[in-house]
Amino acid sequence: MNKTTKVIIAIVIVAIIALGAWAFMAMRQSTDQNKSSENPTPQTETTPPAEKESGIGAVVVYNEDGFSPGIFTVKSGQTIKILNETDETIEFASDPHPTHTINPEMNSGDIAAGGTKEVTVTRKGEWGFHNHFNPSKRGTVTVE
Ligand SMILES: [Cu+2]
Repeated sequence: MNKTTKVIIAIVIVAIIALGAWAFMAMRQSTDQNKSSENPTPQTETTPPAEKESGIGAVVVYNEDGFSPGIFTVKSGQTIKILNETDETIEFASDPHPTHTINPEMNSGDIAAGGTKEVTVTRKGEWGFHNHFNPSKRGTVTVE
């Protein structure tokens, strides 16, 4: 074996050791990463659950004082539930009185004394409503 061969062998050995050490380090690093993904730190939910655009968006009580709440907001697709707490029939109706044409999907028809009715609203906007049998009692719903 001449001197050059010995040098080459020495370089190859050093290279193998270095490669082995690098591979070991790389493996350890990836194991650490696996560990950390196996035990993730508990995360708080940052994205709120999608708002359901159905179901009852507002409950409106009607008594001698009128609608309560008189001004409220619901989402498109939600239902407005109207409770008639008077002893007279009412009608939840969209403006304008008496044609109720601004948003006919709000027109409930008659609600008997003590009764309830639900209307589902989809058209976005700000809609005035009133009790058709007593148009001075009124309110505004925003559908968004
Ligand atoms: Cu009316």
